[in-house]
Amino acid sequence: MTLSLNAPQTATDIPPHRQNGWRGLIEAYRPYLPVTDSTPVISLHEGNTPLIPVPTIAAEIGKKVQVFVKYDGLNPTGSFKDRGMTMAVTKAKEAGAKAVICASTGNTSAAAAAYAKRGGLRAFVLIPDGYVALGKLAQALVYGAEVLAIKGNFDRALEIVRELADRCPVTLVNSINPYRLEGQKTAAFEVIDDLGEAPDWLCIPVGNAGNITAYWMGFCQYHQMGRSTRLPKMMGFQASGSAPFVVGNPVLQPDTLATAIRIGNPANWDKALSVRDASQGEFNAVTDDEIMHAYRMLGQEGIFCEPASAASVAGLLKLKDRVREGATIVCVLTGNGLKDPDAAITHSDDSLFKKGIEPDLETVAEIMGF
Ligand code: AN7
Repeated sequence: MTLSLNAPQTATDIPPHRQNGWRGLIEAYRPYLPVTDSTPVISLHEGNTPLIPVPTIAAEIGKKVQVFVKYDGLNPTGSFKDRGMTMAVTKAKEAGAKAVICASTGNTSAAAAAYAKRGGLRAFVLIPDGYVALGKLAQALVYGAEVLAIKGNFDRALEIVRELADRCPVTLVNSINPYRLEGQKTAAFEVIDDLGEAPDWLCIPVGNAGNITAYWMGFCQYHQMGRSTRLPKMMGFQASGSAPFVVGNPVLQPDTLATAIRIGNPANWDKALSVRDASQGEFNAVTDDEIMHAYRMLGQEGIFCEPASAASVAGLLKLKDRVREGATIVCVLTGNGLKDPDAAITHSDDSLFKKGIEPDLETVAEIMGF
């Protein structure tokens, strides 16, 4: 039998949206997305990310529970932003745009750059100088974005791009752009497609609150269509130095080593509060130490995420006493660990890394303990 990409498959047990191979989330979930047959789809075959059980984290809860991570760091540019960006750039292209712009703590800039350039558009990205992880900056540059590092934080960068998009012929692709949320809601579809039901809790890191809003849209849409019988509680987690939804007002000088969520004035403030109330969910804060503890635990499961992503697992561990027996919990891992090699190395276990070793067999064997 010869196999070829996009070869037609006839097996009836393949769900319709996964027949003919995976060609990105717009093709997979076309009936639920704002596209027509003539929409020029810009895709890197994003989505279809794995939902992986994490038994050592489940064991920490101390009850019979199932915990999964939705590993969205396996998207083409290494974060969940690809889900939103395939839709936002597709719609920008359809509308005839020639350029996109965003403010970013890093991941949005990488995704905007990749999808814009693939669609033949210019990409302008404003980033807070000195607070974007190295991998993300490298990506934006390689994809060919025009990068403007400002002497200010993300919140200031967002104010500037909002005004620029009003005045200049550039399409804003931050999560204020409604197509971003349309694309990102497909992650909730995938969770239900994989579990056959909605989880009890969806634990998720929160910055601008675009993703928590998008997941909720996806859960509600699938629920209305009868694909699940219930809705999850949406449990949002912020870094304690950067937790506007926990303190109840914007934070002027947000700080955390999880630079992806170093956001003090979230763009989707009202939507986030509606999601919390409608889902009977909560916002809670986790410290940088708690984040890095969860980050290392995930590493021990073979899963490398970036620090901001580990906030979802840190949050679950913090609230473990409130998890009910028999619960199913999904923690969203929004970005890949390779994005932030500095954080990984700075926070690694020194005893595992021995340097300056003489290059002879005896010495190496002795250090290994043999
Ligand atoms: C890894 O890239 O805001 O609550 O400019 O990169 O939807 O903002 C990134 C956010 C969580 C928070 N995890 O999501 C940006 C940016 C990671 C992230 C979030 C971000 P939202």
